Amino acid sequence: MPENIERTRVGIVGAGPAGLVLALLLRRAGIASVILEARSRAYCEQRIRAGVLEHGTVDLLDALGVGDRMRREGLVHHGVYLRFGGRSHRIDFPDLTGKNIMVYGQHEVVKDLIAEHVRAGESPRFEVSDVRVEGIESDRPSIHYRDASGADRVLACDFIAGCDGFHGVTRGAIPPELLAVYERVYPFAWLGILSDSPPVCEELIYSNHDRGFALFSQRSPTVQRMYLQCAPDEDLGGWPDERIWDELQRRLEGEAAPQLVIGPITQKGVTPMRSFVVEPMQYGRLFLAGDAAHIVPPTGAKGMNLAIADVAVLSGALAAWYAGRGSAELDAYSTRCLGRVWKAERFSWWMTSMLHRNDRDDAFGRRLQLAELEYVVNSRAASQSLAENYVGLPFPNIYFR
Ligand code: RFL
Ligand code: PHB
Repeated sequence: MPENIERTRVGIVGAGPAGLVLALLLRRAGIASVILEARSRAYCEQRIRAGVLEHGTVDLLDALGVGDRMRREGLVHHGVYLRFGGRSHRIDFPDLTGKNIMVYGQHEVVKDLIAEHVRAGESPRFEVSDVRVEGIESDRPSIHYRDASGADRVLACDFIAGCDGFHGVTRGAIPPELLAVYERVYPFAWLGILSDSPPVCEELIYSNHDRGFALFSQRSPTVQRMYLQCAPDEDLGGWPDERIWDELQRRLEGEAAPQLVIGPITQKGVTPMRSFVVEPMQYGRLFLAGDAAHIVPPTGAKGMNLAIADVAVLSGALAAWYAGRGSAELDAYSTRCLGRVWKAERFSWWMTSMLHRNDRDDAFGRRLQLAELEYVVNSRAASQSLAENYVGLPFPNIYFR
C-alpha cells in the first residue's frame, strides 16, 4: 500500500460531539476509526456553543466513561422558568417527567471526549484541509485530505461518517437530486455572551418580552451564559457591554425581577436561527450525523443531543454489520434517526415561535402567543408536554449490545 494510504474501518469527518462520541462507541464495539478535523484541538475545545444535556446524553457519556468531570462540575437542574407578562412560571421536570437535565458546556464535553481519545492513543487528526470523500457508491470509499504538515493523504475505509457540521463538505457528496431539503430561516438571531458573574437565578429563565426574547443560562457558579434576541445581521459594534446589561435587565422586568450583577463580558457572538433537515441521511457508504444533516434553532436546547442520538443509532448499526448481521440496521439508519429528528425540529420550532417577538406578526399573533404561554404554564398536560421534550424523548438504546 503506498505510504500516503492508510486503512481504517470507519473514516469520520469532524471532531464535534457527533464524531467524537461515534469514535468512542465504535472503539467499545472493537471497530477501528479515524477522525479528521479541520480545526486545531484548542479551537475545538474553546468553541462556545450548547449548554444543556438531556438525561439520555448524560447516561451515554457516563456509559462511555467520560462523565466524571461532568458529574463533578455540571449543574443538575430540576426545572426551567418561562417568564412573560412580568412573571416567572416554573416547569418542574421531576414532577412532570421523573427526569432532570444537566447544564454543562458543549466545549467541556468536547474537552472530555478529546482527552479520552488522546489517553487511548487515538487522537483525532487536527488541522487537516482539502477533505474530499470518494467512492461512496462503492464498498471501498475513501477520504482524501491534506494533513497538518501539508502532505496529501488518503484514508481508505469501509464506511464514512459525515460528522462535519452544517458547513461541512460531506453532505455535498450526495447527488443533490437525491436529497430533499427542508428549511426555515427565522427573521431574528441571538446575541450570546459569557460573563464572569453570579447566576441570575438557580435555574434557566426563558423570557418572552415585548422588546424581544432573552435567555438566562449558566456555565458555573461564576460564569453565566445569556442571550438576547437581535436582528440576523446585528452589528456587535452597536452593543457595548453597558447596553447588553441594560437590555438583559429590561427583558427581566416585572414581579420579583432578579437584579443582575454586572461582571466582565468575556465573549460575544451572534447566532443565526435556522431549522434545516435533509432526507435521507445516508447515501451509499456515507452516513451523515448531527448538524451535517439537521439544524434546530437553539431555543429547545436540542442540537448537540440530537447529534449524539444519531451516532448512538449509527454505531449500533455498524456494530451489527461488523458482527455479521447484515445491512438491515444500516439501511434503517436514516428512517430511525429522522423520526426523532423531526420531533426535535417540531419542539425547537414551537419553543422559538412561542418565545420570540416576531415583527412580521400582527397584534392578533402576539395575543395568541401570550395565550399559548398561559396555557402551557397552567395546564399540567401542556407543561408535561414541554417538560417531556425538554428533558429528551427516549434515547436510542442500541449502543453497547
Ligand atoms: P459540530 O459541533 O459543528 O462539529 C463539526 C466538526 O466538523 C469540523 N469540520 C470539518 N472537519 C474536517 N473537514 C471539513 N471540511 C470540516 N468542516 C467542518 C468542524 O470544525 C467541527 O469541529 O457538529 P456536531 O458534532 O454535529 O454537533 C452539533 C452541535 O455542535 C450543535 O448542534 C449544538 O451546538 C447546537 N446548540 C445546542 N445544542 C444543544 O443540544 N443544547 C444547547 O443548549 C444548544 N445551544 C447550540 C446552542 C448552538 C449554538 N450555536 C452557536 C450554533 C447554543 C448556540 C448559541
Ligand atoms: C446555553 O446554555 O448555551 C443554552 C441553554 C439553553 C438553550 C440554548 C442554549 O435553549
